[in-house]
Amino acid sequence: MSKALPLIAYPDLEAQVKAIENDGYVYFPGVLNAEEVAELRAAMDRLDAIPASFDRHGTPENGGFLNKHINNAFNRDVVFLQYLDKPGITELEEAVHGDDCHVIGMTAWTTGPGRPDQTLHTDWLPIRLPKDVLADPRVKVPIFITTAHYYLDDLYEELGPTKFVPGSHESGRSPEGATEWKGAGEQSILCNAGDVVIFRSEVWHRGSANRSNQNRYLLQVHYANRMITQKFPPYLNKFQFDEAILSQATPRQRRLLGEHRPGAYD
Ligand SMILES: O=C(O)CCC(=O)C(=O)O
Ligand SMILES: [Fe+2]
Repeated sequence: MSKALPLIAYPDLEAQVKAIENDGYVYFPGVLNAEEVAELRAAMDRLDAIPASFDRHGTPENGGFLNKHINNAFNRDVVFLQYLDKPGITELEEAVHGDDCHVIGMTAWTTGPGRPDQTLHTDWLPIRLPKDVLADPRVKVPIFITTAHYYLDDLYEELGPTKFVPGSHESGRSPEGATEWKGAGEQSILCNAGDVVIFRSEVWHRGSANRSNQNRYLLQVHYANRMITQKFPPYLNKFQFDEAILSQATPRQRRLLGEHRPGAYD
């Protein structure tokens, strides 16, 4: 049985930025109320996979367990637009990735009973470094990519919480089979529906097996520095914004979707 990951709600942006820099993650309790959680779960249930967008929809009959993974959720239902710039979350993202940061992906992901353990991984290791180099206080690797996990269930061990190895973002490497960093092992994110955890891409983490009889609902919003490309499949100009949804986006949401002021390389 894993330990629970410490979840501390920091009161101000400065402390939240420090947390994601130093701990690799930051916790925001109660970002969504019960109605918003229900609305989001219902919207996720309505989505059908678009194979050309690299969506996946395994079912118990076809694949052994429910695994509905829908990309570009912001483009599928107007309900998702607000999750580009939820108050509090976006300020943190802009503070770590810059005022011109953007969303590089948004996935609506439902995983059912039978979902197996993932292996421990980093989502992306921007720079591999010896740990003593990384420990030098003069060395500060920018945070290039973060993911905001909107948990839409009260998590418990059997439902398959995300597990983090705390401190592992300071290892300078991916786990490559290791399960501990500096004596700390995997710890479970046992938060409540409506809570958000943002983590940098270097944290060693994994989704765990769903041993319950319930589906787990998770909305992932991936943010990055503007120079990191957006991942909106299908590629080679085949991704198209839904005009009816885009017409309802605010200027800030449009920027987060890629409507930037011209800069270097534009
Ligand atoms: O399912 C989860 O809780 C985490 C998933 C994950 O880390 C991934 O697919 O990269
Ligand atoms: Fe991951």
